[in-house]
Amino acid sequence: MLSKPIQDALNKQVQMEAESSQAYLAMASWSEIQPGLQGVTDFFYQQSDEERSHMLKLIRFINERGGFALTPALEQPIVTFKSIKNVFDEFLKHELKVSSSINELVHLSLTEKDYATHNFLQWYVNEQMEEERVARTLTDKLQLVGDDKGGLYLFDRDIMNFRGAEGKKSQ
Ligand code: OFO
Repeated sequence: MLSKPIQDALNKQVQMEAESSQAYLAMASWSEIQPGLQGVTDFFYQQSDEERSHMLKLIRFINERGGFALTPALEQPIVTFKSIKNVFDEFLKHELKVSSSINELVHLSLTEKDYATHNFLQWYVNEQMEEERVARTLTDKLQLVGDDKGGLYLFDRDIMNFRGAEGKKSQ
């Protein structure tokens, strides 16, 4: 059985995963209407789907442990961006925010002595490490590319290679 603080914190995380899914959907849609960013577009559509699967995993866990998972309200995320670099900076910023929220949850699970939740959350800890790695790699690459159109072409063409096995596995 989940304690009230744990249930509330898990539901807050459900909300955060839903917000992540929306944020990346907006990035996919913005990228799709820019010329030549098919790779980036596919990347964010896939990323958005993944975040939804993270949300569902939490919902199922809360309910299986005798709690009640609340379906979150949706707020409109940022929908327009100054540049492709701006998109990836937002992506990294968002992942860092999610990681810190997961860390707080892990901490709470220990103070509440909820070892089942602690165990469940390890998957998210690993997932966030991988997502931060991907987001950092991509923002670094874009920094290198700068205004070089040829570099951007290659970045878009090769972006899926940077997701790594972990990203695909979590779907
Ligand atoms: Fe849910 O994995 Fe990132 O945010």
